[in-house]
Amino acid sequence: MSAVVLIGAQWGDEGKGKITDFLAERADMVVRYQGGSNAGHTVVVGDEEYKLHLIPSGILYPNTICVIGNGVVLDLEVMLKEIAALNQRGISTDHLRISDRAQVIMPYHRRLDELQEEGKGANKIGTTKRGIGPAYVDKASRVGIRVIDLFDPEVFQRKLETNLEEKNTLFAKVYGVEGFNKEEILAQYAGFIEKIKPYVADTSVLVNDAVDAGKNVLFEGAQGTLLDLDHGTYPFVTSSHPIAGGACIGAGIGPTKIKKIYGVAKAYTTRVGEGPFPTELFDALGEQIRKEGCEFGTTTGRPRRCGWFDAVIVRYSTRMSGLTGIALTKLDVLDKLDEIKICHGYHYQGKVVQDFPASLKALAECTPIYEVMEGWKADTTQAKTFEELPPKAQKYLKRIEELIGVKISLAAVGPKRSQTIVRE
Ligand code: 2SA
Ligand code: GDP
Ligand code: MG
Repeated sequence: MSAVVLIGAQWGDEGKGKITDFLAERADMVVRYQGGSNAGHTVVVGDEEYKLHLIPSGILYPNTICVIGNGVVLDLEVMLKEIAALNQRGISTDHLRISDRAQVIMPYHRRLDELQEEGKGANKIGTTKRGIGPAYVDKASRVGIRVIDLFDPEVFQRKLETNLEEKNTLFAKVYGVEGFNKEEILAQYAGFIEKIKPYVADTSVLVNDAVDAGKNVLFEGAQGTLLDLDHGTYPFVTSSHPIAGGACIGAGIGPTKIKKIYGVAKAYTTRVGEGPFPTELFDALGEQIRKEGCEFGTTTGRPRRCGWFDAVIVRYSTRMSGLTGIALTKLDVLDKLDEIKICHGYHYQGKVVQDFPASLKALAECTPIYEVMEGWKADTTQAKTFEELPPKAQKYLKRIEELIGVKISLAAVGPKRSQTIVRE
């Protein structure tokens, strides 16, 4: 395996948690490189379901070092709750490491996220309100608080003071709400700091040492390509870089060290939050897919918008991340359908468009060009090999491969580890 990056090739929730967990069996290290507690990665082991937000999806393997890289925005309260919940279920977190350079989400970031969303009214982004955007704003503004700062009381207090001066003015003057008290935050964080101490490390050193020693290192993307700050459907995006390039910045590793890049895509498409979505289904079929696929937000419980597979999007992801293989998930969700559509291009102002447009106005006006395939109308959930899949399901996968130009190396036919077909 060596150094492998795994990214979401659509709008997130493609099943990255499940695929990471599957690959983590052979991984010595799993690294999260962007995002924060907005992520919701579901891993099912036997009858147990784990919903992970911040902790890498390799945590269930006791010998796999799990790293939260510098590119992550870290909500200490959420992370400590997640650690406690895992420990309570008998899962050790001794193999967790947190970057000393990661930015910390503070209570005022969460509050600002809520207020900014409310203030936008109909123009809201549909964020998870976990403080992600405001924390990355502070990072870019160079006023953020990093994990390392927490361990120097003088630096932490000074940075907190400067931030509270600015933020409390904003809360009072712009939003007319109460601000935050420095002493209360310091008291609360004193407890957090003590608890996270054993996990903190210079994780770039750990990651590079592991790669250089020939260990298997898996970089786990959160969200998806179309939520990338630069390459997604801006402004309806998250504030980090889920694409493969983000792994280098967010983990502190050079691009020459990455050997393979997998894109995880669903056999259809979903999106949570606002923004255009060309193949969205507004009818009973969309509802049926949502129900069969249990398409509700892992972090917020929001219903996910559902639509047909869009090859324009996954081709775009292939280009953005230089994908070397696809993991196609949730094939089983389509088992009962009479016919299945694949979008391979858009009609826009009388022309055929093959490349994902930059303008959201244009995207909203794009109508998908579909080809229709016969449904296989059979249970795929027990298939262990590609050959055991119904011939019409095999045809569906092969057609997707043709349209994207990348091999489907893994196919998932259910949420469990065992429901994964390897094609390499
Ligand atoms: P944010 O909170 O600032 O990152 O929101 C900005 C946009 O990014 C989307 N986003 C997501 N989309 C899919 N899944 C995500 N994680 C959770 C899940 C979401 C949930 O696994 O289901 O539980 O609702 C995720 N996180 C952020 C978000 O919808 C905005 O469009
Ligand atoms: P992530 O954010 O990309 O990790 O995806 P989520 O965990 O938010 O959402 C994917 C959901 O689909 C989870 O509930 C998984 O357990 C589930 N899942 C993953 N792969 C499959 C599959 O092949 N079939 C079915 N039916 N469910 C799957
Ligand atoms: Mg998710």
